[in-house]
This record gives sequence, structure tokens and C-alpha cells, in this order.
Amino acid sequence: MPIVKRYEKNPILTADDIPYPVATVHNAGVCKYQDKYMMIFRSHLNNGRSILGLAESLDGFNFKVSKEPFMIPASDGVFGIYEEYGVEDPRITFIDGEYLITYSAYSRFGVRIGLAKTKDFKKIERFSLITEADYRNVVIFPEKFNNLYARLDRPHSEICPWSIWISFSPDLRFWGESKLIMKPVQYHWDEMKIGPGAPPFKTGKGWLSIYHGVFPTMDGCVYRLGVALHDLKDPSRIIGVGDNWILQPEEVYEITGYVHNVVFSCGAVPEPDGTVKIYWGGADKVMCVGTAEIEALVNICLQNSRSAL
Ligand code: BMA
Repeated sequence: MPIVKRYEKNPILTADDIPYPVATVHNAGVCKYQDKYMMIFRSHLNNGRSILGLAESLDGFNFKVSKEPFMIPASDGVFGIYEEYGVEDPRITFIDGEYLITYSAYSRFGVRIGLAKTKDFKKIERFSLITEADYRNVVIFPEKFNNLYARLDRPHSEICPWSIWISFSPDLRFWGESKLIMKPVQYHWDEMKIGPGAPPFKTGKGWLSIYHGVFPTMDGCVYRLGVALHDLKDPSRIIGVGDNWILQPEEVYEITGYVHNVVFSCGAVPEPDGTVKIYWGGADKVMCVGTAEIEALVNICLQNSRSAL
């Protein structure tokens, strides 16, 4: 039995489903909003730069795409400067009555993370650029800890393998108390670099975080997904990291596409029946979904773990 059961009608969205010209639809953040699932996905335009689109669904599997893009690079102000080359890889967190959207903002100055907010998926307010350059994969926890927001992220470094860090903030604007909490493991499926995937969700045993890990081969890099469990009260404490990946590129739409051999997640939706819907981009080209038992993912972290650091 695979840990993540792929939906039999994958891929659930392709560029053909998008009512404006795009080359891909991948790396989507997904959340529940009222009685619907909302998906904010990334698309490469035909010039290689990315924008974000919106789709909604009643069952989490069949999505209807909005006619217009959801977010295109800002044209002026500070966001205009730092989004010049595109916006990518959105993640959604619901907290304090609003949906926070973190995304990678690309420009001639590098990649940094933007934070936008929405209450209704119609009006969107860009709030702040919350990192300097050379950060990606920011996911915000859906609860505060000692009155502070918490986020996981992945800075780039030449000295240290690219690892997962945690930071805290009183207001979502100013972040600090930063600490490296999880590193790649040498000659392991995640040895080259790791990064947060979906925003963590709460389980009885801890916060479950789905992350991606990259292994370099002679045929290019392979992107896979793994799981880690963080302490419920102190998310900087990792209880266990699963030794094995939970998902790797296996289907044709994951092995070949825009970039070969990629499964990359930016969103997961836990359900009341104890399962979680995990969403991932296949080969940076299409959107896919699968389901897993939350308890099974937790057990992977607890029973067959590798060290976090
Ligand atoms: C990463 C990011 C992701 C992408 C992945 C695989 O570095 O750019 O957006 O899915 O590479 O190409």
C-alpha cells in the first residue's frame, strides 16, 4: 500500500484547463474556504515568468478555474521592484480570520518572499515583503505560539546545505528568533537541499510538516516529499523526521514535463475523517492530488526517524 494514494484521475489541472495562455499549472497552495476548496496555483507564461491563478472546488478533486489570473507581478511601488520577474509557489494559511498567502517574488535582485492577505479570495492586499533576497518556501503556522506567529523557511547558503529554519513575529512584518531546525542528511534522498512544502497542520501528536527533499543524480535532480513532526507547543522542537520519502516521481506526469522528476507540494488539507489531501505539482507542469492517513504519516515520523540535524 503506498503511503500517498494518488487520485486516479490525476492530473487534476493542466494548462489546457486555464482560460488564458499559460505553459504550466503547478505548485499550488490549497485551503478550505466556507464550503469550498480554494487553490492558488502557479503558471509559467510563455515567456518563462510566473503568475498565480485561482481555482475552486466542492470536493477537492474537481477544480474550476477563474477566468482571470489571481495575482500578476505588481507594476509599481516596492512590490513592483521585487516582483519584476514573476510570482511563484504560493502557500495559504488561515489565521485570525484571514488567509495569508506567501509567495516567491523574483526580480533582478534575487528571490524574496511576499506576504499578501485576503478574506474572500476576491480582494487581495499585498502586506509586506517578509524576507530579504535568497529565501524561498515560507510557510506560516495556522496558530500563534506565546502570541507570536511562526514560520518555516529555507534560506540559501554557500556554507551550509540548504536547510529548514524557523522564525517568529509579533505582527507578520518583523521576524526574528531565527534558528536552523532541520538539515539534509548526507547520501540520503534529501541530501542536496530541503525546504518546507505545505503549511504544517495540527495532529494529536504534533504539527505535521510535509517538506521536499532533493537528490542530485547524473540525470538531474529528483524532488521528493517527506514528513516531519514538530512539538505542539514549541514548533522549533522537532519530534521526528521520517527516514523514507512519502512520495516520489513515478507517474509519467511527474517524470516528464517542464522539469523532469519533480513532485513539489505547497498545500495539504486535513479532513475530519483522519485523512489529508496532499496537492503537488507534477514535473513543474500539472497539478496532482493524493490522500494519506494522517496517523500513518505521524507514525512514519515517530517510528522510523532520522535525525533532524
Ligand atoms: C525549486 C523551485 C520550485 C520547483 C522546483 C523543481 O527550486 O523553483 O518552484 O518546482 O525547483 O523545479
